[in-house]
Amino acid sequence: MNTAASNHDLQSSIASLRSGDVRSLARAISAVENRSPGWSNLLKALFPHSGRARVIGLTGSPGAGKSTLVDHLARFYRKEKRTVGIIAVDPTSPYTGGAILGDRIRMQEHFSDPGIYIRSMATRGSLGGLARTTADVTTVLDASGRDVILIETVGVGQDEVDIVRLADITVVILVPGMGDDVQTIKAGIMEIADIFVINKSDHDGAERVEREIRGLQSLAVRHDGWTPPIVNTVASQGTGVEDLAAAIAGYEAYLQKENLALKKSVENWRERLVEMLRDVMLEKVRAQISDERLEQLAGEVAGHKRDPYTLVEEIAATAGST
Ligand SMILES: Nc1nc2c(ncn2[C@@H]2O[C@H](COP(=O)(O)OP(=O)(O)OP(=O)(O)O)[C@@H](O)[C@H]2O)c(=O)[nH]1
Ligand SMILES: [Mg+2]
Repeated sequence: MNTAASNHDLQSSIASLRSGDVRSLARAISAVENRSPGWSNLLKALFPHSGRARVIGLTGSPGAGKSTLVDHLARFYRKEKRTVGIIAVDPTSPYTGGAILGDRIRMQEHFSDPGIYIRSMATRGSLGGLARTTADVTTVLDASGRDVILIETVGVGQDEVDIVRLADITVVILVPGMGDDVQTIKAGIMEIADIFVINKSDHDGAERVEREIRGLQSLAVRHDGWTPPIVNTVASQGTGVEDLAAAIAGYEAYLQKENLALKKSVENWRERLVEMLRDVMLEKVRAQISDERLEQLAGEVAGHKRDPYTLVEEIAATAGST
């Protein structure tokens, strides 16, 4: 390919993406998500334009009301004339590459507003991993000039913990009436919550959930000194959404005041850099060993003709040198 021409293409697609053109945005996100040719050049060029958006992660168990809350928050920010990008990470959806049906229908009315851009990802097992792809898609949205990026993810596994780690602010959504709900929440999720939402507060047991959270909070002080507030919502009626937005703004202000935003970002990048390095190194090593060769080596180790420790050392020592 002609490098000068492709560079020109890249510059013009970045210019239209940054002017707010939704189709260029969609195309760029697809390129990054699918790791299409040129994806890394695209990200390299976009990165300097990113870093302005407020990234808010919302996580909680299936059916907790995440999409309903995201929907209301998006409306709230639109009223403030802020543009919104939504990433719905849906690890269980059978509709690959698309939103689950309920989300689709509910969010359809936003499609007429170019100030809200919604993207669903069902990319588990895809190249680069869900967390990394979500991070890259966030960078694209950020560089496109979206003021607020809302990431919805089901809080179950490590991937989801990694995803919320890329957020500036993480909202953990709990619901009453799930027995020992709080106790069963993964410690990791507990640690990452900057704000707790008790949604479905119209159901019995909201006070109990609140007491349990307070109980857990009393056991450990966060290293940044922040005590995550608890917000009660009834998302299906839009109740408490303004309180949630206020809590988010409150934490933003705290981050600014304590000069924590940069610190948090450094922490996130430390993790992400290691992950990116791991991916690149692994790719390099794998490129050196064909599947047949790997099969053969596995056979030799299984047959105890070779020890795996020496083998791995030998492979690692030559990786990337050719
Ligand atoms: N009673 C009540 N129902 C709610 C409330 N919030 C949401 N719901 C309902 O709960 C159901 C699930 O809401 P969603 O917003 O799709 O939940 P979600 O967490 O996005 O679900 P998944 O993405 O499938 O994990 C919907 O039928 C909502 O209408 C609430 O505060 N009270
Ligand atoms: Mg949802």
